[in-house]
Amino acid sequence: MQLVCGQRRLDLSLPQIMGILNVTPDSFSDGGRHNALAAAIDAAAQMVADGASIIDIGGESTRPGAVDVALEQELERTVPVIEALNARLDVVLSIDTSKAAVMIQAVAAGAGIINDVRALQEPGALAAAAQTDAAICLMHMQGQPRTMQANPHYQDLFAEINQFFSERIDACEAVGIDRRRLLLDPGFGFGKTLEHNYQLLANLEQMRAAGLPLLIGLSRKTMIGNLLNRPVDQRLVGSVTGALLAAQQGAEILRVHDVAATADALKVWQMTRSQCR
Ligand code: 7PM
Repeated sequence: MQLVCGQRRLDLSLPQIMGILNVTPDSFSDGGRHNALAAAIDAAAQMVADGASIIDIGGESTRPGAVDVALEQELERTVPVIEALNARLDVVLSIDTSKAAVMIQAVAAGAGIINDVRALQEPGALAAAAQTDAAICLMHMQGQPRTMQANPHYQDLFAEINQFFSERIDACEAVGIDRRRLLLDPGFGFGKTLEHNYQLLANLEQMRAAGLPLLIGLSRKTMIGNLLNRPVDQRLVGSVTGALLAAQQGAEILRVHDVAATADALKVWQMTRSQCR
């Protein structure tokens, strides 16, 4: 159960923690650009020390209502960080992007995973991913970031998500991407109501039709905040609980902000599980 991520390998027989590193200007904005790079490196190193085996680097805000980030800006934000982390840390680096040019340059700089919330549907993205040796996360989203939360609707939530996965897997294989490089993600909060999100979280095995590893991202999301009536800085317990529930259902990769807390929860779960009789 190894996932090939460029030059590095990931063992998926145990759940792996993907730490979120936002490199949008609002994330490390105090001080100048050099400062921002140093702060990003420190944050990533801390997440690795805390138990992350993957760092997901995002330079484009994919939040609902977000405006598109220009290509040059996204490259400037992400590529230097990937180069710096690749030189300093023994960890798999993931690039959170939908843009073909960012995929190519990020992988050249050392990224081993392409994490695309648009599942390689942007112009050139399929071909770009195909010419790399990175693993690829195909995430489901209904609609577009700006409007997807307006009125999410499904006839059959699981059938539609699995149909989407099947089409994107076929598209990947058609351009020569081996399916063993692929990860699937139901896309919590991306065109889903609170009920949709919890139906998905309760039934992750329903997303196993393709037999591919699952990546789950619910850290600090509205599905936690609205259920608990908590602002974003008070969603730790809800987020860790959700991550643990996903791990218990076999989710291979957990995309989280709070690496240390998630690692603690996983350790308690794994120790308990190892004593099952
Ligand atoms: C504001 C709201 C900022 C939401 C950022 C977000 C996922 C992802 C994101 C996910 C994968 C967040 C999202 N979410 N990639 N990128 N899966 N694969 O909460 O769920 O981080 S952006």
